[in-house]
Amino acid sequence: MNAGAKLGAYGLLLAAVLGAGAAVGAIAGPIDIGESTPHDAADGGHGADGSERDDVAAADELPAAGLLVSQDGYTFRPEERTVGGGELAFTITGPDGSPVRSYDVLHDRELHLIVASRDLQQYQHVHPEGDEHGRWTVDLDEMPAGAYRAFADFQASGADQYTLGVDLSVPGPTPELVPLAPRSTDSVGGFDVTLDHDLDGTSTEVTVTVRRDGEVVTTEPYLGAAGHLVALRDGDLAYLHVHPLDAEPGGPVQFAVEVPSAGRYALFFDFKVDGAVRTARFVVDAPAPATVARHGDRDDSDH
Ligand SMILES: [Cu+2]
Repeated sequence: MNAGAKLGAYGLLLAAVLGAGAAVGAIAGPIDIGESTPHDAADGGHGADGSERDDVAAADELPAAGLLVSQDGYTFRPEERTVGGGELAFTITGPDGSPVRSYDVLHDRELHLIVASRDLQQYQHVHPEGDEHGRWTVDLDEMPAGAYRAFADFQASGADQYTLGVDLSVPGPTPELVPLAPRSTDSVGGFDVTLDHDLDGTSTEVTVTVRRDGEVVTTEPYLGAAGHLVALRDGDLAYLHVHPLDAEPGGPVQFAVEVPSAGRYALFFDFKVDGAVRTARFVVDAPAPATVARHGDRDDSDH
């Protein structure tokens, strides 16, 4: 599964499936669960996390990730489900029930951990350290009280790539829910970051531009790309598939995003400048992707 082949297959998939698809984000790559089929999703969806996944919808939509705590024998097992910042420890257990200890590197890391609040206002993307027993630990920043979802994006050696998700909670009085409002610009750390997209159902491309004092900034390589994009669906926090696209070096950063359904999506763009990683947050409304017969052709074109 080299990157070129995957992108090629992805392009075919898009052409076949998303003829008039939409353009919204997912991850700059870590989240490429192309192998996930509706069949997998329907069979593996009974996690202990109580997520609101909809089996019927899953069968009709493009694959989304992060809705299952366990898939094809791999299970995301946090040691605590109540967190509040500080250490989070977990294992990924494999089909034999024991912790997975050998991983392939994806986007410079063996495992990517995303933690997002259910209201999509809070977001952390961190890289836990694994020990020889397959136990992962990471220090999380403090988070406001509320409901959260953690996503582990990884590829056990010799297996497919998975993004598994589990619900976590931060105890305490929860702040009032802030409704997600569409926004295509963000300001973070002195940078103005803009998201451009064609959400008319015919494109899957999104473009992110980072500026400082009005000048386009060249981002530094981060996780093997010019930036890293994660897209989560409002409502169930489905984790979309995002692929970095080749773009002019030093210019805006481009991604292809698989939008599985009409709806509102939060996009989180991690970028590195002057050695520091920052995250810009966007919210977009996407139309439904073009409906093309997917059930027959997707399995073939996706591999
Ligand atoms: Cu990562």
